Amino acid sequence: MAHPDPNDILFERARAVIPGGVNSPVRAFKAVGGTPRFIKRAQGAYFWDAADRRYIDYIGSWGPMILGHGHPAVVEAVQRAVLEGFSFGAPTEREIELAEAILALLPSMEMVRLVSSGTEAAMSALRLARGATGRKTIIKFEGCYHGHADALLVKAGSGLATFGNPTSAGVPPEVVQHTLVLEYNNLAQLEEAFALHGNDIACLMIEAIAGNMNFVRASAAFAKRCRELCTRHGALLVFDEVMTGFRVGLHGAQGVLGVTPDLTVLGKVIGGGMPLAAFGGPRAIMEQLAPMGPVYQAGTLSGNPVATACGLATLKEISRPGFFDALSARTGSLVQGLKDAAAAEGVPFSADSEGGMFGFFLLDALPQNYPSVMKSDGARFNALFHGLLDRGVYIAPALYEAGFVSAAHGEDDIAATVAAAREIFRSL
Ligand code: HOZ
Repeated sequence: MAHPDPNDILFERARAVIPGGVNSPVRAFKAVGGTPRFIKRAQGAYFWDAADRRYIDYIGSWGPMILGHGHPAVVEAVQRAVLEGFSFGAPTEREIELAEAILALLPSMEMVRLVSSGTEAAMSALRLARGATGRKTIIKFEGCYHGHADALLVKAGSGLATFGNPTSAGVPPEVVQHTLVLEYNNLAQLEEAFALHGNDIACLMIEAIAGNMNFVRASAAFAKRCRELCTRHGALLVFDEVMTGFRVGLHGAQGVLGVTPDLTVLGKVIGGGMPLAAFGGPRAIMEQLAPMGPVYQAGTLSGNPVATACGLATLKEISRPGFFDALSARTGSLVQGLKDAAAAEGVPFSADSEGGMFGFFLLDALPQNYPSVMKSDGARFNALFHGLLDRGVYIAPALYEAGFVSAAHGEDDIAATVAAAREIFRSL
């Protein structure tokens, strides 16, 4: 009799005590089917599951692991910090160092507040925008995800400038009645929303390179117009750079697009794999926060000394000259390899990347918004996902997620991934 897979055993145990067996839904493999892999350890570009199977890791903890797993300088910094103490609930010099390092790389920010998760950072930025402007209405875009704070959990609303309906039970419609949901990259809708509601809009929040509907860029014209309209109407432009910050380039999506937001939301890479996130912007706005101003925001573990050590060490490594050139080239070679493999096997395929972030679609052309992303073939994606998993390549277990390459991924990993994908393309 075959031995049961240790991942199956763990999944059964997990489901008995944790809803769905996971602590974040996208880990559950619900979209693709099958048993989630329970990870035992990781090193460099790889992790190993409960059955000791090795995978080339293209999720990198959903973005943070830009150096790969267990980078020696980061491990050393964390070990040193742990010996000094886990958490004090009082300020530390390391928080200032991390704040200074972030501000040096993102000139749109004059001050920053450290928090523990991207959701917390986005939620706090939203409150700050409302507090600073004295307005209620916010604009978000279909397919952009800004964490799971109530006011931002609004999905579709296709059709012009519709006020959204909540996409989660437990979010009263009243809570999202001021959230205006527009189509990504749709200039006409954007113009009309500001024409109709301009005086009420506190902020426009956007992933300027969206990573939660796979990988979709805002066009340069669209990003620029978001900036112009916010400025003209006294609304704040908020870039959610939780995924893109220090990931698509050293200066984030704002650096890539050359657009300066008022507020920036950060997470993932700035914590290097530890729970750390941030939001920041001009001094006059940030000083609206407690204890200086009337907008309340707080956190017991905010600016945690171990997390800040991890984040600082990570930022130091990625700031080295040539880091992003090498990472972009490696990610580019993955994307090109996959495109070539799909073309050779006659599979409709499009892909894009920036820095160490990439996305691909089983579609002829890159989608520009959520409805076109939705045209992707889910069944074929699932076949590709499981085919890759069986061959030791781990991509996100959902069609709507971006992928991540780290500095630890070598040309041999890319070649193995492309070869595996080509075999699967042949059978699609
Ligand atoms: N941004 C990721 C999801 N699109 C976060 C991962 C998670 O939700 O667990």
